[in-house]
Amino acid sequence: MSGLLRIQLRPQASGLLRASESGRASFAHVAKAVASIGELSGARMCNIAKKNLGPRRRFDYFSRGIATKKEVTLTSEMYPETKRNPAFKKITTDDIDFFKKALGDKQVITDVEELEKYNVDWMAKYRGQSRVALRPKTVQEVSKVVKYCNENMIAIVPQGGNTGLVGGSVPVFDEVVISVANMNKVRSFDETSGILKLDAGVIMEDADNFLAKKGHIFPLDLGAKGSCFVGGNVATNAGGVRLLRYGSLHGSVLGLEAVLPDGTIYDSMHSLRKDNTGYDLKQLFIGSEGTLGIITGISILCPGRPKFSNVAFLGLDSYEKVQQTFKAARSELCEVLSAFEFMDRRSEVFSSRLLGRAHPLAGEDVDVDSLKGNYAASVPEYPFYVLIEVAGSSKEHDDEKLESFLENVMESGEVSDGTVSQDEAQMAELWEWRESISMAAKIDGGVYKYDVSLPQSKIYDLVNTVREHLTEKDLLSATDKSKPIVDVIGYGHIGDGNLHLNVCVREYSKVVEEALEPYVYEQVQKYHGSISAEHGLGFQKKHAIQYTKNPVELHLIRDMKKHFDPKGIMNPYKYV
Ligand code: FAD
Ligand code: 2HG
Ligand code: ZN
Repeated sequence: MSGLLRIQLRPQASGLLRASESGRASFAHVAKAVASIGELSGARMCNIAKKNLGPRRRFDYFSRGIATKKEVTLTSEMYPETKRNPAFKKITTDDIDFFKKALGDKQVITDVEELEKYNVDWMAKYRGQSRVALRPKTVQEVSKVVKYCNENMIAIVPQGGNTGLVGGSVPVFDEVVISVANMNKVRSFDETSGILKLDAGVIMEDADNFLAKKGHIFPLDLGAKGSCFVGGNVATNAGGVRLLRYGSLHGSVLGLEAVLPDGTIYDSMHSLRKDNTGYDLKQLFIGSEGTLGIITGISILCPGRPKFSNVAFLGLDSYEKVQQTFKAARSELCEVLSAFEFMDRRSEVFSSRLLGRAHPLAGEDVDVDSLKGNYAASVPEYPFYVLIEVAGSSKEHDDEKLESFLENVMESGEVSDGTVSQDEAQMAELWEWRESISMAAKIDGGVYKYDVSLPQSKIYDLVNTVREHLTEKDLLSATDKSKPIVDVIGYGHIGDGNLHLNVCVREYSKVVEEALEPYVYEQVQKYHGSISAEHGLGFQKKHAIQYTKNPVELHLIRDMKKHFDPKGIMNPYKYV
């Protein structure tokens, strides 16, 4: 990665910056050296972030040739213990005629090929058998078809961008898919309050681009931003990489519009930050994963957009140092800290295989040609990496803070190596080394994803424990293709206490699944963690909710579901 500013502590082979004879130096020394190199190459040390938050590439799982939808086993075959509820009606031509009359022919998808994208999830792990997908354009149209389904006992799966990671967004059997893709307009934006009202089918990145022009930012950001919908974000209560800064959607969503399972339109599109009149009903829909109704509109508070941002990518020697660096970042970077992400080396190896280029911290002595495509060899031996983003309104102030922070963490030995972006393109590239992990983890055939909340000090213990457990069972080998598991990797939003544990496999199999479950959930329960920090329960974790929720909580959840959806038509076979 040419042109990146390199900050390095350890004396290394030629071409890299050396801090001092002893291998320790203040960041100021390094900065001076970097600045002189920067001048030579036409860059300036502080001229890091010219523009704000760079664009991300869209990841399309299937277009990368990693999987084909056809290969995906039917969920009903993979999980034969889940039976179709015979009370649900099978779709007839009369039903199709009704839908066509209500929505117009083109918005009723029955073509088998076309239906594939509604039936198969992003991970290529779950596959339903829906015979019809509906694409209403207005809340009234949604209401009309939902009312009909309720009266006729037809099961429904609400669908957004279909980027969910727990099998919640696709049918299990022949449920009707109702996609909000055609409801994709911004309704209004108040430049004074920052309140945005929009349809549920707006792609998150489009919402953010709209806000960028107004000097505001969408208070949520994640790797799937180019494909996921804001309705899906609310339905999953997505967390993402800036929750640390902007908090959860439970705080920023001010109002909602949704169609309830009987077709009633629930209109609560408020612009109020404060409203203490009775129960805060909208909160029930945030994280409801399509089980209570179809979200059609959102009112959300969007903060002012930082004018400058910058990214540092660091190599560290231990998980303890990751925690210490986070503590230091929180106290020193304080109000400009906008993301703090961690990943283990194994995660970076997977990314290097997907991205097909040398790692940003690869020594300059690494001859890319000699790698012969083996980019994993370019990932330095640091067991952990951290990506830190700062964003604020005064470039000098923010750069100064970042420099002083880097100086301190290098001086104290918490950080061993690092690089800082110099422009928007580099910032986006550094982010890719974090955000591509999710997809890269499946490069060998499949991945079992666990998304857990744990006390911060225990986070990496889980990765080690699970790796040991699978090794003991003789299921894991990076090289022996007769073993089902390739590797166990850990990364995530350390600032939120959220680990993404990915078990990368050669193919999905019951042997691996049984080795993992309930083992992983039991480990999480031991530390009073949550078995889902952000992706939800969906189909994957529908049997495991009791590892986090107690019987009283479970009882209330089930009561609530019965109240909203007595016939159980809304996203059945999922977590409730
Ligand atoms: P879908 O996948 O279509 O649906 C998800 C669930 O919500 C389903 O149960 C569905 O029935 C329901 N649903 C969708 N739309 C509606 C609606 N309008 N009304 C009612 N129910 C609805 N998640 C995070 O929290 N943080 C991350 O950092 C993160 N990163 C990701 C990175 C990648 C590369 C990918 C592929 C996914 C990531 N996710 C992350 C997971 C995912 O939850 C988010 O991508 C997103 O919130 C899902 O939105 P969607 O529109 O794709 O919803
Ligand atoms: C992320 O933070 C997402 O990258 C996806 O939440 C995590 O794929 C995963 O396990
Ligand atoms: Zn995440």
